[in-house]
Amino acid sequence: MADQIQSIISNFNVEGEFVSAVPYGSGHINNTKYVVINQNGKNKEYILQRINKNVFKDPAKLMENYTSVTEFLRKNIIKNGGDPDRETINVVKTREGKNFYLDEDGEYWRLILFVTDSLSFDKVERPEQFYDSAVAFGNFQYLLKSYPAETLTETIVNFHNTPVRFANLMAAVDADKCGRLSEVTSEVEFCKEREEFAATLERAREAGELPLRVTHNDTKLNNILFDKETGKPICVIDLDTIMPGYSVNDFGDSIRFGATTALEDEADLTKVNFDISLYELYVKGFIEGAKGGLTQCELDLLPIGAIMMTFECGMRFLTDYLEGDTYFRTSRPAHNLDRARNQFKLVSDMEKKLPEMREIVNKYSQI
Ligand code: ADP
Ligand code: GN1
Ligand code: MG
Repeated sequence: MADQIQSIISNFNVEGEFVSAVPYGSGHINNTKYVVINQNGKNKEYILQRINKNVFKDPAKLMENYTSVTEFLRKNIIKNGGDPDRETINVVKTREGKNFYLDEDGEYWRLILFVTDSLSFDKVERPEQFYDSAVAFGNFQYLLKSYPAETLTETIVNFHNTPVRFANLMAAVDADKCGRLSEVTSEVEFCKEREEFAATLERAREAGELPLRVTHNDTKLNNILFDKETGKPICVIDLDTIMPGYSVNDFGDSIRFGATTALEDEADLTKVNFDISLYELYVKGFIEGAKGGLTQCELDLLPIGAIMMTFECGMRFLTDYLEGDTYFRTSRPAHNLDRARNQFKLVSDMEKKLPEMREIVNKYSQI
């Protein structure tokens, strides 16, 4: 592997001697490596990623979004007196001046600066950390408020269109390509009962009530880097899915992943519960971070966004299970099924607590 990585790196505009490359992080999509290069006696860290072509159909266009958004953020960070090498992703160009390298096998690679002394978390370790992540994601959206949305390519069409995700699940059910349907009939029933709910946000959008914004679309906790020393968020990462979307989905995806008592793939459902106190902290932080930028309709729909993202993600895991685990990275046979069941357990919990979830939003909207 090291030889292959070394040869890929040699196409990027970096000087120095290759030291090492190891798999890194727990993302489900890209192939991520932590790379060290010795430059004049000093080790410099990078992240090398092979962009997942199965997921992202046009990596070159994706990299245009990615570079342009990060350059926009960089300017804003400098204007606000921040550290642009740590507070946003920095893309290293190839020797030909491109923002990705295309190898002989048709694979797309990008090299970015490793954010020094940083860590990401798959689970909330301290409640305050979740609050801080909410401020960071809310603020991220705020920073992109003036970004020209029409210049962005939709890197995954209908990414958070929940009715389309429902239709995809039904197609997978009909095809039952791997003969797994009989194992998941109650989960499929669970989804069918919520078919109408799935269209809630699309209906609000069509009625002109819910605005389209530039959103991150993959706001799980491990897509924020925290400072090893201070424990504070430094940088929002995983910018592959930045495109027009709903703020309530950015809110909701964070709740789905973080306001729970277990990891996303915990198979023992007795351990999986919606944590309303973490939800409350996130509501507070997200509203603060958005600095008054959310409309009344968006505020009203925040709890629905949380249920929607959890439901949608569960359907996506279930669809992938039925289709033979071709989308999300898995490390055990029923991994996607465990993930789907986990998400549906959270959906049921949130549905029961919806009145409380709404009260909490009201409490922080009035301040
Ligand atoms: P995926 O789409 O597969 O989730 P990510 O871009 O989120 O890929 O990267 C996977 C993991 O790699 C992240 O969760 C984080 O831990 C780590 N990571 C990614 N980019 C950086 C970076 N620039 N500096 C430090 N760590 C990073
Ligand atoms: C994927 O790339 P990563 O691991 O941060 C997925 C998200 C899902 C998430 C579930 C491009 O996120 O949409 O919510 O897994 N990203 C893509 O953990 O599909
Ligand atoms: Mg990620």
